[in-house]
Amino acid sequence: MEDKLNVGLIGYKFMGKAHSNAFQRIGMFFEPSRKIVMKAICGRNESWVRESAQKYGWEGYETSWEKLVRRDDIDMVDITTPSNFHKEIAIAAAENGKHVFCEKPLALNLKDAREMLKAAEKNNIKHQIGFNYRFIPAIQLAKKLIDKGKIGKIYHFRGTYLQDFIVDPLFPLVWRLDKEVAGSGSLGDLGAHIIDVARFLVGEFDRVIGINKTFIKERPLVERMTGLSGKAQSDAPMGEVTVDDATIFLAEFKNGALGSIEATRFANGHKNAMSFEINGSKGSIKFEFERMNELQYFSSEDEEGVQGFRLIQATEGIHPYMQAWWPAGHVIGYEHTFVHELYEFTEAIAKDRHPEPDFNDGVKCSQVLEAVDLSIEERQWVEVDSL
Ligand code: SOE
Repeated sequence: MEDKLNVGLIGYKFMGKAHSNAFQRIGMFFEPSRKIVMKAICGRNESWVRESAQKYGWEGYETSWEKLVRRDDIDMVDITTPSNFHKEIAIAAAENGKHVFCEKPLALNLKDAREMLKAAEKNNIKHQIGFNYRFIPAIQLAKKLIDKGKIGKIYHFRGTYLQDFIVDPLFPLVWRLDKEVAGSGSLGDLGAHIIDVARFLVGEFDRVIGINKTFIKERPLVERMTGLSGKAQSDAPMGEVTVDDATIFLAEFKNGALGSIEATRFANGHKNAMSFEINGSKGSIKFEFERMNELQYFSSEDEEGVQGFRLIQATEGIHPYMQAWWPAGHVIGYEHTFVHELYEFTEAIAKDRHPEPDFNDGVKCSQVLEAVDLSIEERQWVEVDSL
């Protein structure tokens, strides 16, 4: 087996930085089977991508993704661009025999997501999607408890993903608010994470019905895209917001559990509040991302009189991935989720095993996203498998 794994990363902004940091950390904290070599980072603007290559520790850079995916010295392509580029890059990379990691949501729509999965399978490459929240040790612990039957038969999944970065009407019309670039708004960006966590912990969705709203229909245009913060001049020209600001939906899972999911960028005061609660016949589980090292667990089998939610610090070495980090109680954060997911992927390549979550999970998530949108359009329940 080759002892090096040469990586090419496309995108150098928020996710590009998170992934670059992850590639740097893997060799430092884990024992990768193949040495990860940060070969090249790619972006359209030469001076920015050159600066990012130096700052993030890449050997070199490219300004053309078409060139990057054809390079003989690249084994794996990591896509962190806005969603409208995912399909074309992933298919080209797969056709060039590269393993592909792609940020969520997999594509602009279900049809494109299916094409990406097909190309990955046809070319027999490893593929993974960036549902990084699965890699939080507390969420892995929740999965273990559920699989061991600790909360019994699941009755409810209650998930919310709340942000507030676009409440101000002067927040500019960034790419995340443009359907042609992002595919979807709060539902595809935030709801996708909750849908994936629900699929991971509860199971497949059966049917859904939703409601959505775009509260601010026009926003100021800016010359340079901002990230999750920014304010435009009040006299700037305006453009149309073409995605949902908030989506709320009800669901029934195939195992009979009922779900409610809310994704919004208008929950004033909430910065990145992803949380969920699962109630079962023998207990419950509660999680809040902003306290991501903790999991709350209630067991109705505990001794009477002392029952109650217990607060578990998922920071000890017995929890998945924690052995690689710090002594118990020395908490980890958001950036570690990317280290874990990319460690999983690079190990899957090195050991020739199937990584999870893969493009099929991306397709299943897109199926739920599209079913929710259709239910809103038709104002009725939609069976997820009908799509
Ligand atoms: C912005 O809404 C965002 O960065 C998402 O795109 C991420 O997927 C989520 O983890 C945090 O919020």
